[in-house]
Amino acid sequence: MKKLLLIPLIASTFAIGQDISNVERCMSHKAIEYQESLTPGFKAHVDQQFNIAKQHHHTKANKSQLYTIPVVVHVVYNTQDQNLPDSVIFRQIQTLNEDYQRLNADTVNMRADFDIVKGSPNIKFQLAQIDPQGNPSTGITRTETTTETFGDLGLIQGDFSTLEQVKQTAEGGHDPWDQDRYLNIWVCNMEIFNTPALLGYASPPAGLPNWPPGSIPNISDGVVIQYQAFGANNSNSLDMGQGPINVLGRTCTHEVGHYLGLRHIWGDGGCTEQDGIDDTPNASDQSQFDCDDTKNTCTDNIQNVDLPDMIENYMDYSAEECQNSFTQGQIDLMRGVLENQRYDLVHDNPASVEIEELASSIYPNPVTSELNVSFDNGIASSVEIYGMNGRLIQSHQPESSVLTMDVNAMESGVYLVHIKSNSGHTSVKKFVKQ
Ligand SMILES: [Ca+2]
Ligand SMILES: [Ca+2]
Ligand SMILES: [Zn+2]
Repeated sequence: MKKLLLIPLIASTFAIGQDISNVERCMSHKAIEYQESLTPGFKAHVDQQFNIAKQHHHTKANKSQLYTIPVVVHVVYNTQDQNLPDSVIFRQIQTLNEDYQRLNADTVNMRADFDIVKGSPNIKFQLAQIDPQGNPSTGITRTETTTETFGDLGLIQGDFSTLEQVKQTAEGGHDPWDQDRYLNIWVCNMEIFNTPALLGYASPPAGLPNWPPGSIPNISDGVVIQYQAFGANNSNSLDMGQGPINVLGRTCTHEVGHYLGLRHIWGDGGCTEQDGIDDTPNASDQSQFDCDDTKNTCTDNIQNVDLPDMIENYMDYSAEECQNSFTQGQIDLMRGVLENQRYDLVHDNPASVEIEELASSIYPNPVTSELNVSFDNGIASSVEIYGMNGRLIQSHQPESSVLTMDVNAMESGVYLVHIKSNSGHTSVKKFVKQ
């Protein structure tokens, strides 16, 4: 595998005797190799899951359905620079939404060669509005850490254990929220010698619940991004040793692509290596932060055309300003993953509710026998009680300004009331059954 050109520069700058040429822009591929070293067979398992997702769209995937993925961003910071403001996080979510719904303005820059393969994934990302306990949330956690950097020389040997500490509260990071229900994104510092050792990595959809007990430790599910590479309005400049890099939020777009099953467009090898996607043109190598539209390094036959290298593709390493597209084959794969390995993320997911401050109240709370919901202005179209496991327990269509529900038969515990307005917005309130 070829490495980024800038890495030897880092090595010479710091005049260290060690080879850090294994460090690169995205380490999702290396993360799979690391997991393979811990649990032999993992790579074959990932390939198997990839093929399951790839076959999916031929049978039942509905291409027009908009999927909504609840997101939690864990900001883990040692300095205030690393404690990115909400505005940067909001902008990153906006970029994900543009890129994954093909609403990004720079699609006009895509060469006409790729009209035959382009498409919209039709995936929406939403900062979670309730946490795993059902409490209202911003979908952002902030953790001050004494860990100056989660990058570590162990990375050079392909050891991710220090990086993975960002996903563990006990190790100076933050524990994930339910990984079946939330896309967890950690933003932190991963520098070695004051230079970002990588910009991000992601776990592949691997169907880990089916793994035999004891096969963990593993790469914990989610995406990790270097803090300067996050958001398109980040006041921190990004420099990996060759001068400032223009940041548009596409590192996260790229890593979420891995999280949803995609591989690098050049297949992490020469022209004989493939990314497993039929309509992405093969390439002999990654682009290196450049936008060289003269390259056609491998001969393809995609719908009777030999396409040039697709520097427009988010799964290349081209500069962020020339990335603007996924192909239909990549889209089908990602949507296949959302219908298989990551099914719970986008189907009946209690974490994806949108909370609206409706003029309603519930009482008494805690409750033993009868729970009332009152409406001050207008009447909800529906009121539903859910268990914390997402199971629907009661459903009502209120006809007056106070709805009384009999909860005598319900077990003691915490429940959620979903109050849906006529406009379709759902507010969520929590109560305790004694
Ligand atoms: Ca391909
Ligand atoms: Ca070609
Ligand atoms: Zn990558």
